[in-house]
Amino acid sequence: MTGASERRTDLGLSPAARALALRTEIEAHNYAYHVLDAPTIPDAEYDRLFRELQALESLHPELQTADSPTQRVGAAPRSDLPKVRHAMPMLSLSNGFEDAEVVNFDRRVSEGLLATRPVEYAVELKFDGLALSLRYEHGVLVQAATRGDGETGEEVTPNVRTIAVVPLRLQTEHPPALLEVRGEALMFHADFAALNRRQRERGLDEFVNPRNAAAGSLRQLDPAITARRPLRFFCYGLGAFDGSGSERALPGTHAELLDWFACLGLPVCAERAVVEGAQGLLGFFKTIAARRAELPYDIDGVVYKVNELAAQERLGFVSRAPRFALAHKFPAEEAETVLADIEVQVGRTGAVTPVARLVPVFVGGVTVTNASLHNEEEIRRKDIRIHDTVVVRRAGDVIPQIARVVPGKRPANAREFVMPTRCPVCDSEIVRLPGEAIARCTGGLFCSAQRKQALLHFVQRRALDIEGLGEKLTDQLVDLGLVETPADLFGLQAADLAKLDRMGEKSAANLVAAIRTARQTTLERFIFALGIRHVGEATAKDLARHFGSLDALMAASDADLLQVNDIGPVVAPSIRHFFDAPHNREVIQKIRAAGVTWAEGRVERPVLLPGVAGKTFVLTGTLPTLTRDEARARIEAAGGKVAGSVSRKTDYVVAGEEAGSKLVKAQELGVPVIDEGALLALCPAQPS
Ligand code: JCF
Repeated sequence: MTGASERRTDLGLSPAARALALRTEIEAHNYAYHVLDAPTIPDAEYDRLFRELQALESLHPELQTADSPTQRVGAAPRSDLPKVRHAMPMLSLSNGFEDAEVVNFDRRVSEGLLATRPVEYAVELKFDGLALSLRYEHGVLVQAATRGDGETGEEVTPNVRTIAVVPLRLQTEHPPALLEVRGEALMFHADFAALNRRQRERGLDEFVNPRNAAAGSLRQLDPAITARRPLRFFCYGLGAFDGSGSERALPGTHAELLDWFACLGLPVCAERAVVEGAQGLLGFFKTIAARRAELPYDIDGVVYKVNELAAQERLGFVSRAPRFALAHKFPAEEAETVLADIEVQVGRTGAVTPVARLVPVFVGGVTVTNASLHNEEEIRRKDIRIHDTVVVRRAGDVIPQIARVVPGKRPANAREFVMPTRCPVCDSEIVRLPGEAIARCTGGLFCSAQRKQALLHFVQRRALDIEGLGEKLTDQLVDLGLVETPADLFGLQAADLAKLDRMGEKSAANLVAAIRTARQTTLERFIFALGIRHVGEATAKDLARHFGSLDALMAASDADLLQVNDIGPVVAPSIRHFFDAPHNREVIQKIRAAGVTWAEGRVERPVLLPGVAGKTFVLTGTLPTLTRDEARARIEAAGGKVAGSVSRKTDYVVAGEEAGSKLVKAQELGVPVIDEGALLALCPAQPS
């Protein structure tokens, strides 16, 4: 059992707990990938987690939080490149795979525009590269940034200045005061092959695919490295614009806009057209699909945009994607490989999930070596056996999965997967309760896999928030016996830590300092950190407010617990069970003895105000006087809830300045939008 396989959290949690677990895990991978530049899981596995979270959030919109990784357009910025806030957000595109989705898109557009004739579209390629925004002020390239999370990207100006096809000055006597051009940086196949040849000759790592090579080349701190990489760029859109100074107005259509870019010396791909209606769109898709292999660069589909810019504006946006555009993606790539083995992973609550170990296969632009099999039932349903030849499917941003087995290639030694009866990590019994899909290791904190997960949970940002304690360290601390329970963290000395892999004296001292600092926490964080099954952040907060002290909570009966907001017959016994275990009481006692403290005190029940109590609010934009926390406190004090995203269940959206997609969504769903004044009227300050 490797660290990687223990990392998976469990699938048998409540949806809320599962969503939280997924968010936490995805953020950790984001950090590893984008900040540390050291991915911890294959892209494919990451995509699977991401999709699972998306599916969960769409099934339970109330679980969606504003800070969920699904709410990001792209990736988190890497911390060592300077950050820039985009003058206009860089959006993503809605996408579709099926002809029917294209027909529906055209129908929605037609209806939205009240069109009486087929709608005209500008159609182009969907380049598989890295999105960039180039800022030209008075015709001079002053800034280049990656998309980042769509709001804030990384500044890569010196790097982009090395891309030969990107003009440093626009070719015009009368440049606009401001022109932000959006496009895709990419690497052509031939250049990619030559680059990899050079890498090989020098004994350096080769790049997996042109997209990674392009992204890696741009996100360099040293532009001299970028300069040696053969990057290209194609423009496809407009960001912020100020036409003063220019002798010409903005063109009326997208196609003309791109022509104008070309006139300014900006690189625009020639593979584009203007077509009409769904038939025109599908015709373009077919033509390009047939020619895909001959193109000198990778594309993962085509993009359709309503041609008339005024019509684009009228159609507007849905959440974070324009309603006037659609990315029509090529179907998922499939490849055959052999299922070498099925192993199991143990999550924090002991869930044991099977994982397919595959003979590595290159599909959809990455090498896939693992696929999650979710549970035993799924394996039976698909009749997957070890040593089978299987079809693995992966599209650009879709979960890699085992689509099916190839029955004709089943070898004589193919065998069925049997869920082990003992945990591969700790040898405790594995049980699967009747009616549950998930098998569990009964080892609890005796199981080092569960212990590691419990520790990671304890130190995560939303819990005790111990910075610098990642997975690799946790693995070592547990494996070397330095840490058995969270309580042991507080006794760690810099000298112990400095012996660990990848730990210098300085980082050891920093970590010890972070652990010291983390001792001052809040009751709700502490309760959440304990990792009680079914107790996510929201429940931890409810418990903290209701009981006011840890001792009161620990002494609460099932009946007492059932008094708490949202705590029902599943959660109450789970909490009781946790605090009944002598081991848990002992660990808690040690943690407190180590000096972990928080303020105690009940939070008075909210003074329920009609119009607010039981209502769900979403905050967006900057309010004139209240901070977000203050607004939230007011709403909660009056018995209302604050949610992170707008859905049909939202009662009010409170919009301030620079309100974004949430406002759009509210308008779309007909959710009432109020301003700060109205909010203050609904929930005036209460005596505290
Ligand atoms: O080629 C692309 N990857 C591509 C991405 C092309 C486009 O026309 C795009 C895009 C992302 C956003 N247009 C938008 C609005």
